[in-house]
Amino acid sequence: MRIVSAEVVVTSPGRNFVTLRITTEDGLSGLGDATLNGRELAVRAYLVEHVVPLLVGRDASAVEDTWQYLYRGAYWRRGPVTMAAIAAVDTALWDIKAKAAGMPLYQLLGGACRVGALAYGHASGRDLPELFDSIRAHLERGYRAIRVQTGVPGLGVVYGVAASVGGQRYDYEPARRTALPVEEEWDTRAYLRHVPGVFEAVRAEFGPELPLLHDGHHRMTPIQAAKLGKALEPYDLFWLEDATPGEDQAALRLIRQHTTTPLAIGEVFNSVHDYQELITGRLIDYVRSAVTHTGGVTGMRRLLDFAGVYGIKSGIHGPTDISPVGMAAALHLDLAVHNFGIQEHMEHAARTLEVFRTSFTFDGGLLHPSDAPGLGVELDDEAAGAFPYEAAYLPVNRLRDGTVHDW
Ligand code: KDG
Ligand code: MG
Repeated sequence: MRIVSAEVVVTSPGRNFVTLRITTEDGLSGLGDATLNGRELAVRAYLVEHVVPLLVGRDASAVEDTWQYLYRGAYWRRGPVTMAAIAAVDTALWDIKAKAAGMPLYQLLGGACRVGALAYGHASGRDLPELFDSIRAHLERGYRAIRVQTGVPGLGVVYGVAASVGGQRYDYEPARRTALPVEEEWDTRAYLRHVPGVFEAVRAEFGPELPLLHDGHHRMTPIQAAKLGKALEPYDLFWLEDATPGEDQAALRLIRQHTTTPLAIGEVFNSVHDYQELITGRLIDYVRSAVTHTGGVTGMRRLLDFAGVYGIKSGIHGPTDISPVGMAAALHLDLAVHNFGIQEHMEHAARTLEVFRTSFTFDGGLLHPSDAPGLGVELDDEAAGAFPYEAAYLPVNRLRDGTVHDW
């Protein structure tokens, strides 16, 4: 099964996506997601200039060997651009292998451990009435677990709060199509004063059963995060995500010593090594990496198996900047690994789904990748061509005195 071509498609049906398509001599083709929000063209260049020339002529069935060839063979290791490029190749090769076998990918990964993947949806509101409407709308759509993000009094735009809520489809996309990144203002003390009251109100309105999640989005110091984790204990969160910037792995030990609120981290990580201290020290409860940014199905499986040894579960990253191809790859892993925790789910825009023809389903709060051979996603080139790339940046955060802060 020799590879005869590999092409990179950049398209922007509502937001930018980078997709790799690999085709074999017997006419099979596979897709991989290489989208890196706000830095899309860097991954495109890495693939086009340095990876595609290495692929043509290689054996498409040698998935692990190709992974090692691109990882070890480049000498320069890790980093989001490299690992997104490797992820795209790896995912496309798994797609081809599963198509060749005539099986959905999860069967090649060992078969299903569950009937579907519990998904959490993103509810948000600038204030409590908007938030409650958004939670109700998600419950009506079938979600059985809800992420809760709100505005903070005195602050303008806050991470995770949709521009329009209240029965409307949630369509929060932080990257804006502006020449320079939009700047947002941040005040951690105001946030810390506000958030426990939000969860108290949500529990009072929606009861004790509903799993609730919250994303701190890397903005607290370890001691601030410890304080928030403690303050949220009465509201029984499913997890507190990205309490601190994750590259300081030891910081999680301090948080852990102070609170029993479960901790999730890792959406900006790109390798199992980024988690070494976190996992072996049992400092977290969920790993948040994306298949798209962690070396694909092979990289993610390695990470989840390592985490599973320490009783740590999955919470694979799944916002709209993970393309339907990356999302499908996540769903096959969700079904196949024993230590599944939960799957993030933000519905893609209708335009995105015109370009990416998906087969995965959402029913009764559970996602299923479908039984189509391979990943179960196809790319419509004509539709993709109608949406050319548009430069977009994630926002930059500043404190009230102008200091740049983690966004
Ligand atoms: O591109 C940035 C987004 O992927 C990120 O802000 C989303 O934090 C996020 C989440 O938990 O989905
Ligand atoms: Mg997050």
